[in-house]
Amino acid sequence: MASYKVMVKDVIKKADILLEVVDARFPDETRNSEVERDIARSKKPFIIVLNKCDLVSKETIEKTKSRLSQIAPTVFVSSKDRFGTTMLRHKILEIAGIKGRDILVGSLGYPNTGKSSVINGVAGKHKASTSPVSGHTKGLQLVNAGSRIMFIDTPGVIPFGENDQYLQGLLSVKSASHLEDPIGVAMKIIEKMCTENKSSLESFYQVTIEGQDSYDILEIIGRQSNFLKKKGEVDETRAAIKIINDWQKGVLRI
Ligand SMILES: Nc1nc2c(ncn2[C@@H]2O[C@H](COP(=O)(O)OP(=O)(O)OP(=O)(O)O)[C@@H](O)[C@H]2O)c(=O)[nH]1
Ligand SMILES: [Mg+2]
Repeated sequence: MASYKVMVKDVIKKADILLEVVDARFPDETRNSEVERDIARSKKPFIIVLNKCDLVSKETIEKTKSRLSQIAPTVFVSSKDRFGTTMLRHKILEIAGIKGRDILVGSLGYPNTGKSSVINGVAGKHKASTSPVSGHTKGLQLVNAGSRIMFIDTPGVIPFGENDQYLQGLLSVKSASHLEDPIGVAMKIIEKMCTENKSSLESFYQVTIEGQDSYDILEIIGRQSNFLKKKGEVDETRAAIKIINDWQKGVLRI
């Protein structure tokens, strides 16, 4: 994975300012300490962009924002709804503090966090190619976003650790059918929803949750959805795949 480190260092060297695009649903899991350390060493300005904020509640946004803005300037964006992109453009111009020439903005982050979509949001046009399938952007791409802002779009090459298959499920890097342990991933989604927005999970699957653990909740959802095996037992795998699909489609919101 040395090539990814070389690419990250190269982008940091070329850029005047760096964006770390993270998924607003998992800000901590999708920040990368090594990348942040390299940026800090370069002493270049840095903005944390929390993308996909259409998938989180206002309360979660406020909490995360006050926590992360102590580390770096933080901007919430929904590239899908074009929310926050004008704010991001202003922040880039303000923080870069460069006059009289184009500003080169490096965009880094895990696969599928929406790096290319954020660039399109700021550019106001579909200039960078995007896809629900991760690993879409190949090589470094220069994208002119107008008004003196030039982006370097990068492939989401930050590697996942061997044990990060849960994160790969949560970030839609792997589809439900490609996950080794869909039940484990569905349980993580249930845990996250129960901590952050239990009522959204309850109303989406029309169930009542009263302190059960995530495995029991999976069973309750499976039974309510009528996912049963021959003897009337719940088909947990089928229930897990449904939950992962709903999560990955963005219909289950935190
Ligand atoms: N709900 C929601 N989905 C988004 C948002 N931004 C991007 N997406 C979706 O996330 C998926 C990945 O978007 P990309 O912009 O291609 O992500 P990327 O980080 O450039 O991905 P790679 O180049 O493969 O690393 C696509 O299906 C997008 O439609 C957002 O703000 N909200
Ligand atoms: Mg991309």
